[in-house]
Amino acid sequence: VNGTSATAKSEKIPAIAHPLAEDPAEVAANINYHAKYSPHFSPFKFEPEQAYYASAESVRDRLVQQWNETYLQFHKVDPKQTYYLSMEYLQGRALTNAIGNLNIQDAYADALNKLGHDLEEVVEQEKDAALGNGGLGRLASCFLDSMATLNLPAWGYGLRYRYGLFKQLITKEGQKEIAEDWLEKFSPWEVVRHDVVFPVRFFGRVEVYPNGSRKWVEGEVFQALAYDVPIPGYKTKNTISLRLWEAKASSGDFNLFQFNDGQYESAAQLHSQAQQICAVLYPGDATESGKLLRLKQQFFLCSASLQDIIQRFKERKNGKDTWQWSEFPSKVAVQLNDTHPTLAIPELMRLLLDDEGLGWDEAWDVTTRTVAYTNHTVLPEALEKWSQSVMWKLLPRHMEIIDEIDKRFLEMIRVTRPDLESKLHNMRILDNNPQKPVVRMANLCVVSAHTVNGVAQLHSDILKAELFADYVSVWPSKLQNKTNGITPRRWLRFCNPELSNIITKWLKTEQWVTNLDLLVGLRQFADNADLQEEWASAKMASKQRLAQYVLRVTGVSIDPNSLFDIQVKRIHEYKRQLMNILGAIYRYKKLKGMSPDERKNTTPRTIMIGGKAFATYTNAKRIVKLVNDVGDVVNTDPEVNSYLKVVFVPNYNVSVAELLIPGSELSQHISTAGMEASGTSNMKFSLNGCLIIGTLDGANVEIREEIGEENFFLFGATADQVPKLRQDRENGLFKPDPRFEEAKQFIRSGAFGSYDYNPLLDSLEGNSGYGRGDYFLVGHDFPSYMDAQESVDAAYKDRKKWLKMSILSTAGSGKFSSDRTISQYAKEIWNIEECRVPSS
Ligand code: F55
Repeated sequence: VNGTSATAKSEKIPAIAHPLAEDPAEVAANINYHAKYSPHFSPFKFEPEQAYYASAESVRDRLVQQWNETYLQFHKVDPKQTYYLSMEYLQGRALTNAIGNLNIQDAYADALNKLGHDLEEVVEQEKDAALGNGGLGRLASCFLDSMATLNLPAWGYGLRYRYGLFKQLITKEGQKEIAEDWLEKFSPWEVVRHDVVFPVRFFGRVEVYPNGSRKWVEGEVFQALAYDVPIPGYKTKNTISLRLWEAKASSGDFNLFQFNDGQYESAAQLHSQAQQICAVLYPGDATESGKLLRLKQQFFLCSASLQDIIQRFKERKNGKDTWQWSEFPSKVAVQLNDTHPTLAIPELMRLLLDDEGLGWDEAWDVTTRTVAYTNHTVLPEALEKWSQSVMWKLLPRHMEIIDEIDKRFLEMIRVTRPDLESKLHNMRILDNNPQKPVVRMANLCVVSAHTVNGVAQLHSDILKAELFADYVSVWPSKLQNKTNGITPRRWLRFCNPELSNIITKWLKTEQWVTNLDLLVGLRQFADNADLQEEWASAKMASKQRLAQYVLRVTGVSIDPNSLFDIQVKRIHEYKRQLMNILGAIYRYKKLKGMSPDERKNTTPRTIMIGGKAFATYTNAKRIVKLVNDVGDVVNTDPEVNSYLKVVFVPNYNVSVAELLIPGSELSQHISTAGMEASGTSNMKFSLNGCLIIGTLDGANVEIREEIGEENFFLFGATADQVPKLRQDRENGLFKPDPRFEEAKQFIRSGAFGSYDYNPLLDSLEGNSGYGRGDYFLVGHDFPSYMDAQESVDAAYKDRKKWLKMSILSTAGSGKFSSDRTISQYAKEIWNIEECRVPSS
């Protein structure tokens, strides 16, 4: 598509008229109504906080109406539906997104003005819903936005954690974790469904009947209660649900006798046990700690969701007397977001076998045609393995079923593929190593799902060639790629209105918001001086906003005329924030050695790093501390601090990302090649005209392909070189670059304080006690990283060239819309079609 034809076509398409009230006076009246009649606060107070709750409730009224229409439509048409099962959703704030998707932001801004408030200030009252750890959780939220916008019949299922991801405080000691009670007051976005309740059992035993049928009995039974969060699509009436389960004790479980006897705690014992189930989000971003509670959470999600799905299937008989189980897979697609909801597989089998009375073959056929699995990591420590003995205790019937799936898989391979005998111990589901017998959840998924996908082309290729290689010859077409994407609504249209308006002006259409490929139309203007100046001023406005924020939360004043260089993501050794800070240290040292005149010729930089470290991940926490220590020295050094600032941005979350990304000019995606499955913030930065310095890892590869290699600062080893480089390193064949040695030595010298960084630095040495010196190849990639950084400095000096590259980054980012990703899932995995609510 070239820009001109896209423009001509779109001019004929009228803007979608919204049927609901958009008159600011009416909106204001509605907000007032909620302030008055849903009084969560004293009626005499109408500060920004009250204005937020009243506005949110007035928006929710509209969403509820659209919601009802959507479900009526789905019920009437009875299409095949997708159910997205995820232990995590990183929703962020909802108000800006809801009024943006409903296209009523102007009316709300005006209405709030009439009431003496400012929309921007009001939306900031909302706490982020952070029911996720990082990329995987945010991906689930972007997917929901796209499913609603594409009018797909789909649901998200998750857990209603009381405490989401912790809040990060930075102290003199480094990172401190604070529990984040996002429901402290209440969430205006959830609707409790008192009529949607399902029992979920733990422990107990399997009863066998004379006819051979089996039933899971006794143990503890809790109730799963549904809370629905509306997910509005963009400029469509379709509004779908994120259904979050909360655990409750059954009402009969309150022991009134004990209570009256003064034994208050034991009287309510089951109630407090129920509360524990959804109390906290599992804080794992890579490691699996084998907590029984985590397994309970996973099963709770799977069991409640599948009972709900089956009930809905049974309700929709479409005029017939009864349902046909063989038709289940043509009405239901279940997508597992990583292995965390794997128990959906044996739970569906159990429900079909024991409750519905199907035979094994029929139940297996239904299950395997229903379930698909997405893999998000190849890191061995992040692949879930559950102790068999724990599983036998908690889920005895499911273990029987898993055992049977494993047996039948072995049998099938032995009969059809005797050549694979030697691979079977790796391929089978049960790892019966007597030291520690475990269930390998990824293997259970691959054996049971009809489709398995990776999240970027390189990642999917690695899955096929390595992690799941043995299965490829058994099921050659089971493995697919679905390159991740991000929603252009939240990640450009709403978070960067300045740039969005410029794009709309030059493309002469706003259709890019739902057809992101139209951004290629900007390419023809990349050299245009007028566009470049508008582009630069939008970027400057975002940089100024960001600078104010940084000053407010860190006390550090940063110069909007310096190059804003950002790395924000979970802190992990494979993501190599350590390489970034070593680079900053080398830059600092070099600046120190320069004369004032020489310094004037350098490119001033502000390096911002943000992200949370897993609470027990020692090296990650040391990296956070190091960044802060370096910042303290550099930022207060009057000789150099107008040429370099180093800022740790605390408590990185979705809302902070919405501020940082528009104000970024360079972002770092510098993982060891082959280790980052995809990355999704790389797509957000690129979409916002931010250039990338990065390795050939995950989706970087595809971003570079799309925007052009001349617009990407590439460095580092490739994934296929990594194993040999590690081998060489072990064999003492690595010769470190002097810049690398100098940077490390500077830290060891105490230049950044007295904290003992030796254990962290030792992880970069071949002789480190970990037996895998510099596993992440920081030393190997450092020289090419520093060279790439020099090309960045040079490119930034050429303002026109930089602006052109920035425009081309945005222009080439169309592929990374989650609308594209979700359309591919819908067509190539789920086999579902749109089901649009007619506009009245
Ligand atoms: C959460 C819990 C456990 Cl037990 C393990 C991992 C995680 C987690 O947060 N993973 C995660 O975020 N993975 C990321 O998924 C993104 C979306 O596909 C990828 O872009 C990213 O590369 C990957 O690391």
